[in-house]
Amino acid sequence: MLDFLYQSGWGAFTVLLFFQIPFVTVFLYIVYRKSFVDSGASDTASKKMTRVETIWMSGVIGIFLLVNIVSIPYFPAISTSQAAKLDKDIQDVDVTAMSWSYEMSEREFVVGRPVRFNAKSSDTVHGFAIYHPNGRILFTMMLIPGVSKSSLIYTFKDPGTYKVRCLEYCGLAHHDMNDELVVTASSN
Ligand SMILES: [Cu+2]
Repeated sequence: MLDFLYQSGWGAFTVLLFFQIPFVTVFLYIVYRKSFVDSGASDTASKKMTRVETIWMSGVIGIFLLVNIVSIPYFPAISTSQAAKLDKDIQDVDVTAMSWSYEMSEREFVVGRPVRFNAKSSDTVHGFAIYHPNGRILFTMMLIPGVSKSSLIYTFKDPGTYKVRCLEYCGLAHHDMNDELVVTASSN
């Protein structure tokens, strides 16, 4: 019933606003009071915000909201549910993380074809992060044992060898928990 909260942009926006209510309240309270310092004996009256301050603050809040709204489609849950709706042939891959390696049903992918990583952990908390050949991280998933599989759809854009690394500390050989994926250029 609450699926819309993490499967649509407006749902994500609602959640985002909800979590920001306490921060915004405190922020506005501080701004309103001007300071935490007790004016004490000097008894300086708290002054109203000047025009410049109002414009400045509206600008900051506006930019803050804009950045948040614009970034919504990039939320992994949102982009995944959007990608699943597209009429595209999705390649499913099962990933099982364990101390300290990955079991993957597939390690070769094609540029342009969406890949759905269905990942889980069989022992402790592990991460599943994929790095572009240029070293940039593309995404990471946190895999918690006992939790049903989490899925993420990603479409590779460049051919090459992608590194897989665990980004959740999982014990002695955590540093050595890695793997590789090969992405080839599409045949057509
Ligand atoms: Cu680890």
